[in-house]
Amino acid sequence: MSASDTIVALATSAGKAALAVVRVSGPQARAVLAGLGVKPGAPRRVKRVSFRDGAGEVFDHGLLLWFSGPRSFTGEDVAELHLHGGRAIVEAAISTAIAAGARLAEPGEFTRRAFENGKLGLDQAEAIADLIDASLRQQAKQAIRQLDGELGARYRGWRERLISPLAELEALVDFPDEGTVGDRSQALREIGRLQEELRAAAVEGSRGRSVREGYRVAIVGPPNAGKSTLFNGLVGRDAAIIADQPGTTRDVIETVVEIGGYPVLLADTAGLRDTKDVVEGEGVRRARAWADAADRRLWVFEGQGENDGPWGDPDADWHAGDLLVVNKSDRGRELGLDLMAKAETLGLAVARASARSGDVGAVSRWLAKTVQADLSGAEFPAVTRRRHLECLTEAMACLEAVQRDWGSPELAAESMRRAAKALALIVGAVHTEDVLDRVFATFCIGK
Ligand SMILES: Nc1nc2c(ncn2[C@@H]2O[C@H](COP(=O)(O)OP(=O)(O)O)[C@@H](O)[C@H]2O)c(=O)[nH]1
Ligand SMILES: [Mg+2]
Repeated sequence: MSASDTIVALATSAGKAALAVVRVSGPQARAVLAGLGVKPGAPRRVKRVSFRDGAGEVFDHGLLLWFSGPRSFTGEDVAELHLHGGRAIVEAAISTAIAAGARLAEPGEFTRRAFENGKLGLDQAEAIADLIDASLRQQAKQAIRQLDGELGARYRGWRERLISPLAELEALVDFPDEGTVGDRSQALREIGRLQEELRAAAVEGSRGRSVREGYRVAIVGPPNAGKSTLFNGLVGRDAAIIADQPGTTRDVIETVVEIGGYPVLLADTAGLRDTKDVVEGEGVRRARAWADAADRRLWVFEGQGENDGPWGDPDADWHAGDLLVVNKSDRGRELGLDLMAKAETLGLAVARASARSGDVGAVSRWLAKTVQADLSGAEFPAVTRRRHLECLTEAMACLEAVQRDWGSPELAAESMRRAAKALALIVGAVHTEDVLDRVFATFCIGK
């Protein structure tokens, strides 16, 4: 793989379609076009052309767009061929381009070139992948804001605030007698403030990941409470098996549902109970693990039923902000006062449902309200993927070391540089090949 290669790929999705766009980028783009029997028009102007194969035979009439480097997406000469979207035509265009000196692009190679030529930050390259992967409106909205640079701006801002305290530290290393204690405590305060901001951003920013990957809601509770019935009711189809027999659901069943334009990953889980059955026992273990890691839990009970016996410990399992669902309200079931009181003390809301008759409105409303409250926010989230959280965590650890080692300027300065580097990694201002490989590996060919 060399940046001096000229690359070609289908930019639209494969298969029969009205139109297909084939993109060519690199120093030989003009020669590749000549091989296709066409000449570039004025940059950024559409030109109507007839494309020819190697034998000089016309295989399609279409449109040609030409971008002269560096004023192009990749920063190189770029041509976009707008063709009719038949397989034979796309195949003819690509093989002719290859015969004329291009090679097939690697996954993400166009965007990677844009990044390497300084057209985009790494955060923006990621945003392009997110924008293409977005299936819901809020995901697309978040991706476009990231593409517009909102994420990068926050990290650059944080990094800049490290520069002057770092300069002071470095001056102390070079001229140990000239530093004053006053300067240093001010710098230390600034670092403390920054540390606080990073911590808040790491917590608050996790909603960015939920928007991208799904907000996790687990349906949990004792066997036979109607968890699977509720799950199906919320999902709107029979995704999970329902039965009178306790212990029917053994694995975690996950489905993404859309709530207010946000993706919610809803999970139906095995009923929590002690069991000798090995498979069911594993199901219970998975249910607990999923529930613990979820953003919210719906605790389903059928109210004073025989299965509301010992299944777990509310004090340990329930989290403030969870929902207690009293199901089978058609049978006039009510929950024991002790559990109701517990819910109130621990900060759980309560909703009644009759999942079997499809009456899950109160649960749906609670979900809609909760998802909206947790995922919408005026400020752009600082974390939209795990990579960002890793960098943020590294920066926080370094700043902690700075504060600890403040007495020894050399050590502190080193940690400061590492903190600045961790923040710079987000936008790719510094980067390593394996970070780039990891980011671009998720792209598909043609991006
Ligand atoms: N009367 C009544 N029965 C229900 C309701 N929801 C579920 N059931 C029944 O309770 C039994 C267990 O339901 P299921 O969803 O498999 O419970 P799970 O073990 O918690 O997943 C089934 O026979 C359901 O039809 C409800 O709202 N009212
Ligand atoms: Mg079930």
